[in-house]
Amino acid sequence: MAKVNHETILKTGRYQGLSLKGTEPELVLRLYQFMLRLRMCEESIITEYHPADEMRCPTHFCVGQEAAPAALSVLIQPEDYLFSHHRSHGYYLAKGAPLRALLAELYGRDAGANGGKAGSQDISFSPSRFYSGAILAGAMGIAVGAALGLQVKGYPKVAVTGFGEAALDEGLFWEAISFASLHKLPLVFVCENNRYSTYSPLWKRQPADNLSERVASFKAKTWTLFGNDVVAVHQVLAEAIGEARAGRGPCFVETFTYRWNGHVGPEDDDHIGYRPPEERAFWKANCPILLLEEQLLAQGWLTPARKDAMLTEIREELAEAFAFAKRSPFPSVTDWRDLNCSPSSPVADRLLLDANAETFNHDQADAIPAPY
Ligand SMILES: Cc1ncc(C[n+]2csc(CCOP(=O)(O)OP(=O)(O)O)c2C)c(N)n1
Ligand SMILES: [Mg+2]
Repeated sequence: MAKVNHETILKTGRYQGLSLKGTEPELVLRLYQFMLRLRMCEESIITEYHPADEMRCPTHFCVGQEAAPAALSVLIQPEDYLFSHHRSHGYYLAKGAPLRALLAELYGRDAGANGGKAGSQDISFSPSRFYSGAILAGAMGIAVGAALGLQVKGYPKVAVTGFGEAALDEGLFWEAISFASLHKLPLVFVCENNRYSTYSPLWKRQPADNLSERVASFKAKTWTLFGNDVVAVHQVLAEAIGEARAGRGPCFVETFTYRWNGHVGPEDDDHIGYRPPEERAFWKANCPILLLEEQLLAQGWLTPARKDAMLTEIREELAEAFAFAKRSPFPSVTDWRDLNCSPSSPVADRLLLDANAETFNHDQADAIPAPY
């Protein structure tokens, strides 16, 4: 395949390139297990979403896009940072954050990762150094700061930021890559190019389909690849993370993939007609789990019995986590100040409390004591 992009990929028919040559069975089975767990987690949330309507937050599903999170799950270390966009569940699980807290968060419960107040697209889990955000490219700006912090402290750690290709419609992306490249920050940009921003294809938003070429002009290392070959995605991300960890500056990896669901929620939005049926069929036929599973079975590294055992284990884990989420109490806080005021940020608290005062000081330059 000469130039990899959505157009050329669609012309290739069924993907034949996934190869297990030179890979370790244990590692590849971990990738497979992760993708299976993520897929089943998303499918269970979809099943539980309607008609129960107990999860009340907007939720963006990543069915079909399991490969990049799977690869990250085996490459990223506990002290690395991971920042995600709104389609967050794969990245959340990739960083080792707990399933129970994810589901409890979606149900708005106190035991949720953020006490039930962030929901799916803004979920974070600090103990795992995982953060997401609904503002396009917003979390990426914070990832730049985290990478700068790691560099200043001299740690051989990396920050990774995962996002959709529409982040490159935003100015913040170009500021982030420029700053990260100039300062050789240990930052890996993972762009899951699924061709669409909500209902708009890339060709209606950008003059050319050459995102990686443009990024390369900022002197960042770039890779573009078919994103449903999890073995290839793992190989490329291992290289990119290795480069960033060794202090050789930021890397940009563009994986071409596809979301099976509508943009948001479990509802199908294909009646709008923004995605050709042949395109959807192509990507379903090239499911990342299926492509790997075929090779694993052919190689004898996976047997139907082992697959059944994995399915049972994941089903049990999901059933337990859903039961936990549903029986957990709702948060009891009713005063907004208890949510926003923290002893660790006294200046912010004072500003918030000032806002209630009759004589609010609008000249906050005076109100804030000089920090140094
Ligand atoms: C700054 C900003 N502008 C617009 C939006 C509305 N919005 C939410 S998701 C989305 C599309 C995102 O597409 P992409 O980044 O490619 O990720 P995908 O949904 O395809 O995974 C848009 C435009 C937003 N959240 N933030
Ligand atoms: Mg997209």
